[in-house]
Amino acid sequence: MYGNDFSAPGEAPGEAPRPRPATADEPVSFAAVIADDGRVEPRDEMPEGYRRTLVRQIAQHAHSEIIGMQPEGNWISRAPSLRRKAILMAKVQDEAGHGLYLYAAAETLGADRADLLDQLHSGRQKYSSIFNYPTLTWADVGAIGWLVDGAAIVNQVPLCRCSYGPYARAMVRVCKEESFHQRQGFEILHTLSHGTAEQKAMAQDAVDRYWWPSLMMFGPPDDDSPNSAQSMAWGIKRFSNDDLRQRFVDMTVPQAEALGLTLPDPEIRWNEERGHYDFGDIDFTELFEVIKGNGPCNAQRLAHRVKAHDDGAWVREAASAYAAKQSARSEGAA
Ligand code: BYC
Repeated sequence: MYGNDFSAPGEAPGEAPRPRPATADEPVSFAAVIADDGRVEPRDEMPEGYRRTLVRQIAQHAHSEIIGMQPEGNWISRAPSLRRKAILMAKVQDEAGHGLYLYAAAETLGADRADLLDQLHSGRQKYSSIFNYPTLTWADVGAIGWLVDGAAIVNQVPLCRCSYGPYARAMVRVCKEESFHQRQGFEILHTLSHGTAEQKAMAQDAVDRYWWPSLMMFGPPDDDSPNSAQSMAWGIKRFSNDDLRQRFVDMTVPQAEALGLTLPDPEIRWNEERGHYDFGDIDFTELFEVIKGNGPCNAQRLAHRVKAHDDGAWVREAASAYAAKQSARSEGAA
């Protein structure tokens, strides 16, 4: 529907990436697996830098999923109908599930989940910039589903082919769920944009505010992305930040036309020669400010997250006590 093809460029089945030669600091078997486009599994030997890069990216990704529950969670009690409320609750719950798969994937690399959460809570690990923007109206829930989940899918479909097996496998299910999320956002905006003049204006306002931050989700431009080259050589990232951003613009422009909404960039136009849409310059100083903690909602998001964690301490304690009792019982029986 409306060009909703989430396969990323070069995603044709069977296409193998270019072989990469072994280097002195990579164990031969690891280099061979990577060169062969195979999967690295938890017990395989891997360079420390590869492990560290994966823990960094997977942890940030997990943190984004659980912090990402907040902007939309803000509208669960105010959704305009019972149907909308049920759908939104299911979506927000899916994001918690994505966080769980991802923390579990990080644990296969030897990371400790409590330590990762501690790093999030103390600001030592990042989460996606996009969740530091407020959700001011119901239409923002539509814009997040359409644009934010749409951007997430474009970024994450290639991660289904990530060289690290547990991360790649987690992404398959996540992407299926994100597809549903993107459709529900599109449908909310479609309903609003075909409703009253006020509803249409609300939808347009949400798109105006979320468009540029959605483009920033893909990260800094390629020539200012310190991690990309190594992550691509290791088969963690399959495409560069700019390539994925372009792919997102190409997918989204026809969808905006179908919605009857305008993207807030007068420079968007089809470039016949490139076979892509041109678009205006992104203000990356805004991205770097938000990443540094100076976005509109950074403090609020982290404070809410820390409070939820503290309030849930009794659940974790009860679960640990129950698990200890069960294992003592089964040891006793044995
Ligand atoms: N926000 O060298 P670069 C979702 C950081 S959740 C914050 O290009 P890399 C959803 C970057 O970490 C979607 N920080 O880095 C959930 C790095 O800092 P460090 C989340 C950013 O890793 C709920 C530095 O800038 N998706 O969809 O090669 C509801 C330099 O960047 C951002 C993922 O996490 C940013 N936007 O590439 C609805 C996908 N961009 O770590 C929806 C997995 C960059 O060196 N992650 N930084 O201190 C990735 O694909 C990659 O990590 C990125 C960045 C493309 C994000």
